[in-house]
Amino acid sequence: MAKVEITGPAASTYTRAACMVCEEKAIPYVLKQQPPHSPDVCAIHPFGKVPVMRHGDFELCESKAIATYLDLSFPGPRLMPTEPRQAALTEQWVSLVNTRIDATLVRTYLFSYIFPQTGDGSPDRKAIDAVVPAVRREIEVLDRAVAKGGFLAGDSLTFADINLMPILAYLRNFPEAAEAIAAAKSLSGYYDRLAVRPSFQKTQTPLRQAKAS
Ligand SMILES: N[C@@H](CCC(=O)N[C@@H](CS)C(=O)NCC(=O)O)C(=O)O
Repeated sequence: MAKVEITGPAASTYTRAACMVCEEKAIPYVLKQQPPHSPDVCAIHPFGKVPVMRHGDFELCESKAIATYLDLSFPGPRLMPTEPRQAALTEQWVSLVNTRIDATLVRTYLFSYIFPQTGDGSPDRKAIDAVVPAVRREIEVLDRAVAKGGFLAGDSLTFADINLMPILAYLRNFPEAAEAIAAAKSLSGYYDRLAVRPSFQKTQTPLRQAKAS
């Protein structure tokens, strides 16, 4: 069978999550670094978002759908649990992160530093100051979520954690979020434990690459 192809910039949090799934399950894959809205991406994603995946004649978009396909198609540790409660909690946390937390922490807070609309390229202080209270609240939500079992869903690694880790990795480079994460003891411990996994180490992207992509 053909190798799995993941297409998207390594700097994209969603692309990194798809790559981490391959690494966790030891799936042979290639990463084709193409930006959103490039022809290879638009051929698969109706709205030009990354990542997209090709496996033989099968094409797929949306990171969670890609993760589910890879999890069901390949051996290795289950990242989408089948036990009903852990499965539902995994869904819950992927949904909370993708529909709310990503918007606050990445698209608003982080992007105000790395893609500011300020004309001179300086951080958008007004936007940052406005979103910092929400950043703190959402980091506290995540802190409480991992306090009990050490993971977002139950007591073992799931795709919910893989989906979150690339976001936390970026946030730790920016002062207000770094401070909030440091104060969130359960979340800090969680990050440190998961950051040493080979799947995370092998998919690291320098921040400057994110700025360039
Ligand atoms: N729901 C999508 C979101 C993917 C997404 O937003 N990717 C960003 C890069 S991290 C992107 O393609 N942005 C370009 C755009 O929104 O047009 C998924 O889970 O794959």
